[in-house]
Amino acid sequence: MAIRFVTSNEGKVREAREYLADIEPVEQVQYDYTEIQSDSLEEIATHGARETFDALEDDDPVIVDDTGLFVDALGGFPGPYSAYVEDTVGVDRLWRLASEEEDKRARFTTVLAYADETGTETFTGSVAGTLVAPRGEGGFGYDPIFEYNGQTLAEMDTEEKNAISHRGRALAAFAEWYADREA
Ligand code: ITT
Repeated sequence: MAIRFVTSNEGKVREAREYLADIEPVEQVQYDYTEIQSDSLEEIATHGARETFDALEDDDPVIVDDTGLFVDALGGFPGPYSAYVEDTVGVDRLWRLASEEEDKRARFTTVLAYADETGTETFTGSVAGTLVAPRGEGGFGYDPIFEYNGQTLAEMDTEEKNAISHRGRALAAFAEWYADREA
């Protein structure tokens, strides 16, 4: 049995493997599920996980991770559109936009949706921090501009990031549920 992580993002897979190492192997699967237009990460992830599980016709469960960066002073932008904003304007320009605001608070939220033949479950994790000028070489995406406790997420290794991050917290909730279920 393996958990199939449906994503094109290797950073997400690295973090999930580190976290789930003692529980189940994590296999990266690329499947172009429909990313529905929605303000809800939960709806997007649930729909993606269900569609992929049904389409692949395999017994192994799947997980989909939908993540957003929500900047307080920008009304939660880019939120569910974070991937589009990274691909179009990029991380440095989002920082420049936020740097003009006095309030630099932001939050990352991850919704992990799990699907198997019995149904779908979701697990959410969030972390609150502050936006800063880019620092650090690790992580991926918006990590260099997101500071938590004096360090950007890009200045942490995978284990340190997982211990405090949105994805780490969602993975923790998932791991607990999964272990109970297997027992
Ligand atoms: P998949 O949909 O294939 O999983 P993606 O990178 O497009 O990959 P998302 O839509 O969930 O996934 O990503 C939203 C954006 O947020 C995207 O630009 C990511 O690079 C970024 N992101 C996601 N998780 C992050 C993290 O832990 N740290 C920093 N940026 C992150």
